[in-house]
Amino acid sequence: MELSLKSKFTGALLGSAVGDALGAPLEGYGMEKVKSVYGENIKMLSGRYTDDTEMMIGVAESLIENRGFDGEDMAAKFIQNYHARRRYGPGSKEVLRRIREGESWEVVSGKLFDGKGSYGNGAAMRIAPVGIFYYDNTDKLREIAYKSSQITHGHALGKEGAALQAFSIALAVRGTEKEAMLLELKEIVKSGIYKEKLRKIEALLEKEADKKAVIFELGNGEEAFNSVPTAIYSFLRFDCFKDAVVYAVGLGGDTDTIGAMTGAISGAYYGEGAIPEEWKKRLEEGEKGRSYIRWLGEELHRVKFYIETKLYNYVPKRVC
Ligand code: AR6
Ligand code: MG
Repeated sequence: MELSLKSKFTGALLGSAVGDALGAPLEGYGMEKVKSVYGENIKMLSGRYTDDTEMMIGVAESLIENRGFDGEDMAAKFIQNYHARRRYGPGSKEVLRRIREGESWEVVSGKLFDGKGSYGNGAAMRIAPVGIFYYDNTDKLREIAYKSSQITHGHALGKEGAALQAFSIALAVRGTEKEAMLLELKEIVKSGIYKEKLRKIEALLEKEADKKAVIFELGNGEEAFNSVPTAIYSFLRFDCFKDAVVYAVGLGGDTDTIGAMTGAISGAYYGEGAIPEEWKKRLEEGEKGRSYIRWLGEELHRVKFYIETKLYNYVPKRVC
């Protein structure tokens, strides 16, 4: 049975949040420590999500409200939603403070890290709404992935990592076969380090590598180039949502973010129905909890096809 696009949209957002919440209590653990605490059976504990999901919510809200990208508004959404307890990266935290104090959202991120900008994975971890909303237009997808990243991540590798994650989600929504996906990603991605990592993914998949080799070759850190390829690999290696996300989190390191990115691609590929019920039920509820996240996915779907059919441009004539 063909999956509905709506279930892929909601699956990408809920999948990202579930992966984040699953990995959150383990952030910074090494692979061995994850194993010694959980064995092979990683359970969702509190269901609380982190900055990954809080920022993803802001991206979705802004795309929905503006029927597309508006950088100033997206930055404002990040600031409105911000809660320090969600454990933001130091770069993103500083950028949001400076924008709140009046600096321009377009330039401030480029001033961090000695004027080089951040190449952390913070732009990639929140990109799922962009990946689904522009899934059918590669050029537009790249443009909006870069622009939405620029708010916090000025470094080209931070933006390219977000674009690579967005392309993976888009191909998953399209239902591209897994082998073809890797080939397409190699064509689309621009920077050398990501092309190299995609080649490594292919080699690792061929030999069913052990976790140590995967961490050594692809990484499990906070840098976009040491985590986005790891999420793509985790998705490609398994045949279901649960196995992919458990594997990603089990690698240790930046567990919440690698879990979130693997969950986003897997949710977009398999649809919402493939996310274990137990995990969805445990995911926090409340004002911006699981029901709201699902609704954001439904709204993105509605807005997307509303625009596509040009109904949005229809302005009724006044009769008076
Ligand atoms: N030079 C050196 N180190 C860098 C550079 C650079 N140009 N850019 C990034 N780093 P940040 P994020 C390192 O702070 O990407 C949260 O827990 C540096 O060590 O921009 O928003 C999220 O859940 C920096 O602190 O944060 C993510 O898991 C780190 O990369 C994670 O943090 C992260 O960059 C990243 O979030
Ligand atoms: Mg993280």
